[in-house]
Amino acid sequence: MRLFFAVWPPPATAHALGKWAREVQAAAGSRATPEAAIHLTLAFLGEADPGRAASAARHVAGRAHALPVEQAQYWKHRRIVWAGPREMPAALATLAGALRRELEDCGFALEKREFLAHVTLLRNVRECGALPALPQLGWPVGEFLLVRSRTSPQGSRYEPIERFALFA
Ligand code: 2AM
Repeated sequence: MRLFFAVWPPPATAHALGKWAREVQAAAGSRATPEAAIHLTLAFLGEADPGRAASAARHVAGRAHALPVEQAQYWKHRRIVWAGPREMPAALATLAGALRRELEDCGFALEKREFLAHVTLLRNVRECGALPALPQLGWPVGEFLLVRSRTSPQGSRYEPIERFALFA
């Protein structure tokens, strides 16, 4: 199973981000992430055993926090437009760090790339002018999820496998 850990936005936030992405898509000739698929990845595992991944995640004691989504950027090298915080919330960095450490201790080989908090909103963006302002939105993070990714020519479908609560 192709697996990753992520945080998911509340429906109203996903709706606002999805609407923004569809507006940009019309101008950029790209593919907007469907609302239900909008997320922020904490750790990507690739092909892995879900039981082992979940038992590693159960050792992580993360804090609930707010995720400000304040800026949108175009990454030419990956042809994506993403949104995310201007500064990484400390609790999110701690959560991602603790999760990655647990996974590595359990024998998972993760990419060594630095964790950059980003929510991919558009793919296949070949050119991108100035991006419109993002809507005002709130994203309280009260849990993280282990998710299965099923890829097809139409794009990826994500299925939550297990949820892990964060604490106040
Ligand atoms: P992306 O949005 O920047 O593409 C599911 O594929 C999620 O895992 C996506 O959010 C994706 O990030 C992330 N991810 C991280 N590393 C990946 C990799 N090597 N292959 C596919 N997805 C990866």
